[in-house]
Amino acid sequence: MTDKLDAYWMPFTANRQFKQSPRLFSRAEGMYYWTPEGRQVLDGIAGLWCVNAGHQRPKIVEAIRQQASEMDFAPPFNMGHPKQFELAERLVKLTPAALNKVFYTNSGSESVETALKMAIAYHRARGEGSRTRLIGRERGYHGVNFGGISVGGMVANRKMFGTLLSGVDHIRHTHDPRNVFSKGQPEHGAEFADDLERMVALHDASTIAAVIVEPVAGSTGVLLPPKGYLERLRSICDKHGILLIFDEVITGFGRLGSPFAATHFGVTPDLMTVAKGLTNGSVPMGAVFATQKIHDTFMTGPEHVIEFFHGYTYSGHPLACAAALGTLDTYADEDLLTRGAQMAPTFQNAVHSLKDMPNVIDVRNIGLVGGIELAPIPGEPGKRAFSVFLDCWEKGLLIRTTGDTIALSPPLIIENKHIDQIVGTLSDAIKRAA
Ligand code: PXG
Repeated sequence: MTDKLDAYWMPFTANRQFKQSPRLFSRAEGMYYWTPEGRQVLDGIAGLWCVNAGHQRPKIVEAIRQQASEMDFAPPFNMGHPKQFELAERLVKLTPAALNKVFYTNSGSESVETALKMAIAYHRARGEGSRTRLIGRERGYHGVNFGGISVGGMVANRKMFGTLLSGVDHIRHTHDPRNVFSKGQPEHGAEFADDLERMVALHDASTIAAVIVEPVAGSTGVLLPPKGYLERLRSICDKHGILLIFDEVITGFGRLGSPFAATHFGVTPDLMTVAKGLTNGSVPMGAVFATQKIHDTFMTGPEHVIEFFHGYTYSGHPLACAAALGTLDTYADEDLLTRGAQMAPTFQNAVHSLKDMPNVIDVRNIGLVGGIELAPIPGEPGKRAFSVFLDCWEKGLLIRTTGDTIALSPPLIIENKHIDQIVGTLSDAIKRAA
């Protein structure tokens, strides 16, 4: 086996550690993966925050199979195919009413680039071309392309890659020790949104195009918006004519117990990025939702001229659209986009039961997202959580770690017995990592 692992340079992976003791999956169904040796592993993270309906769902598999046998590819520029339009109509029925236009991409990273470009181009199209500045947030994750890492706030993802985009600044993150062991949205920190006023005071609103945030930050270790924070951010954006972009790549499609974080929190952004759960992880696809107003601002000038010089060869790929339609059917059949709300109280109790385990310094949760933060081993950040990850893997549970935070985001079809297994395996592993 090991002699065949050389050529592949793996993404976001400790390659040398992996190749010494590889971890492979070769089959999946429902809540589980299986290794090539036939060992069953419970999926505690929906693949990577994406397989929201669980694995190998028949309607998705069939939709992909059917499309593959009918038409492989259609050019996305100047041509269309019916499923692109059908999918768009269905998607905008799920989003907040104001977000009624959708642009297709192939990943979360591409959705972010698309939204940032839309924001800058929108202001220019409406005659405020000085609004070019983009504001992100410390500890934000918006994918790995240059725009995304520029507005992103995770140092490891930024420091190796030069000077990044110019004209970017960051508001502060929302993590606050006052909120330790909060259940659901924390009490303290709505005022962190006022940091945007500081940006306006420094740069002037006339230079700022947009602010982008994850409504709930996932990759940085599950950071929740304090009560009132998102509402305040929205109202500061409105006051200054700044577009608000929600990056819902993780929170989209039922993760919080509502179709989107925007619907969950009742705060509607001007642009919203999605990916992952859009196709249940089955075929790469992302999308950006925009308001009618933003869309219509582009729809001027001669009718034969392209309005937005942007798009990807695989935007609205037939296989991806088919997979997304099969995914939406599956979500609808089983009310999965709101199922997280039913399971959330049990999940909350379960993850907070880890509070008194050794080295657990915080537990955070919302919907079907859990974050368990461990005290780092002095001088070796990330190592304790990684050892918990390896231990869980050996005991048949897939979790995710970022720094010393363990993230849980199970498929939305999860049942009580799976929650018990996750917490049981995890608590044993945390004890062993002490
Ligand atoms: N935005 C957000 C909020 C994300 O979480 C992306 C953009 C980028 O999506 P793509 O499809 O380009 O990967 C993401 C991706 C983790 C983890 O461990 C999360 C992501 C990716 C890799 C790891 O939490 N989210």
